[in-house]
Amino acid sequence: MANPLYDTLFGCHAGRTAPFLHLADGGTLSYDAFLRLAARYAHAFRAAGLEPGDRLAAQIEKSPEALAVYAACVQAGIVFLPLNTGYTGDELKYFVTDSSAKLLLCDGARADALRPMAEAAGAVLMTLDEGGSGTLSDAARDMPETFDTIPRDGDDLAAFLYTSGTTGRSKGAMLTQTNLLSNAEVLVAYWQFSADDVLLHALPIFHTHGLFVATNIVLLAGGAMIFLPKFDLDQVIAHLPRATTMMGVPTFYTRLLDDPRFTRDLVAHMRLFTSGSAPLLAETHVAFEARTGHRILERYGMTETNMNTSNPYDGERRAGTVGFPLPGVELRITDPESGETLPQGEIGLIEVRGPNVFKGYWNMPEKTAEELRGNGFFITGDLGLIDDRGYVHILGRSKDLIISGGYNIYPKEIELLLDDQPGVLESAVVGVPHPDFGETVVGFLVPQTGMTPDLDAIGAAAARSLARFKHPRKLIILDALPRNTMGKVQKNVLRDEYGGLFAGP
Ligand code: MLC
Ligand code: AMP
Repeated sequence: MANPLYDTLFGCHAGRTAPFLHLADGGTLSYDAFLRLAARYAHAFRAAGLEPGDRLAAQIEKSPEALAVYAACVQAGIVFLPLNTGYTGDELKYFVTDSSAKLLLCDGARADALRPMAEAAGAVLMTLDEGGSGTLSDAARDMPETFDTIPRDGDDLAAFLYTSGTTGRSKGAMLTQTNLLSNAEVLVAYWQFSADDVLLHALPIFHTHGLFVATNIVLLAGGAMIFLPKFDLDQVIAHLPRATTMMGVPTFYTRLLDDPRFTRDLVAHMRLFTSGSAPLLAETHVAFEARTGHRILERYGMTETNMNTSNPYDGERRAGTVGFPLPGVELRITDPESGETLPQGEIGLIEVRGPNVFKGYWNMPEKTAEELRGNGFFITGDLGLIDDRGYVHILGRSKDLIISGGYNIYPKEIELLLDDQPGVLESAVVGVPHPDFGETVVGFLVPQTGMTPDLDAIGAAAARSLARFKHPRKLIILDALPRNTMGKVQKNVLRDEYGGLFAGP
């Protein structure tokens, strides 16, 4: 096949007038119209000087046009690099420079602020607004509606997704065509997706979950999506009656359960709810079944690997577990010290191997070698066990990571910023339980002798540099950080002591 990912997900739908996207305003976009738009974008990117293999960084609001940018990149052999819309200019600068992106696509409202950075990085700047207008649309307006798909191998890169790191420096995970396609194929079969499915899509499309899991599956199955700009409770409840399936992070489900309009009748016709990206509390699983009669299907994945495990479609979906390794994915539990495989039932590091596992971190051979073994097993940094029935349980993380509403936050990045603030000697950042986001960020500061750090000014400094979801929801001054005899900060002590900060009434 000339371009396996394009041909299998997109090209096969050419000329199809069936709906691909149902929009919040009642409009519909057919597969054919979507592909014609993507082809025009592909021409515009080529005209802007992009060659196959070049990176295109996109910080754009969720819209049908934004999804067409992904399709255009795949068709033109360009590596798609989607970025969280919440990232600040400081954060974007790192991604654009580190990836040597040839083009930065952003919202028109941010263009003036970002242009100097893009120019300095040697990237062309184009704009795409939420409504679909901008310099990209202008450039694409008179372009042909078909594009000669650029041939690619399964091993060629399709996307770069940045994931934060324990050192505070984000890593660009390189995902190949085969990584994405193999996972979509497995999931369509495992979750029994078909052309009759209508997926309620309220996730962001700059992460694996909303972009690859949700979108690629629907494309491969030839179904349709109700494509909402974001998770808005009223809209989700209004659109659920037309959907057959929904994918979400746990926050989606706890928010729905908090709303009396979310009833058994509202979702009686649904065939599947899936959850992932963060732990689904067993109590949410149980409450969801009691309310709706549906058992949420929990699965486990990550940016570097796409999806690794899933509870079964037909068999028992066990609360508090992430199910079985997916077909083609090998999963083992290893001793964190020796790397030896542990016997069934013992807790250790979760490692995975399969066609879904990424190619490595962009320009970071040492980091890649630390996490991706020579034999192909990827060390996920999650701790877990396999129970006597083969279900995988995730029991913690060896990586210092906070997951807030499905977004990953590495404490180190925030600590580096806090340590730099006037009057601060040192800091520690931990995640504590939060009723809506699962976990949220708390920062602890130790003042320099005789100084009183200005917490408002520190909050403002965080706001300037970091995306909103990373901001500490609380800053607390301590005389000293708890340390063990080796001098290592005991974050577990802070988590235990301050774990009730956001507890409900
Ligand atoms: C938004 N805010 C968040 C936040 N999302 N803060 C912390 N954590 C988050 N996840 C900010 C907002 O900017 C706002 O700031 C305030 O918090 C409250 O906003 P909100 O209106 O309640 O937030 P909302 O826009 O509704 O977003 C919450 C959310 C969203 C949970 C719906 O974050 C979301 O869609 N999350 C999904 C993330 C995801 O797709 N992850 C997949 C990663 S892939 P202010 O200033 O108003 O207070 C992956 C692999 C895998 O992990 O296995 O899937
Ligand atoms: P990301 O790097 O954003 O792709 O996040 C991946 C991480 O999310 C994994 O390493 C896990 O720690 C976490 N994760 C994903 N799915 C689940 C799940 N179902 N239960 C618990 N943690 C999960």
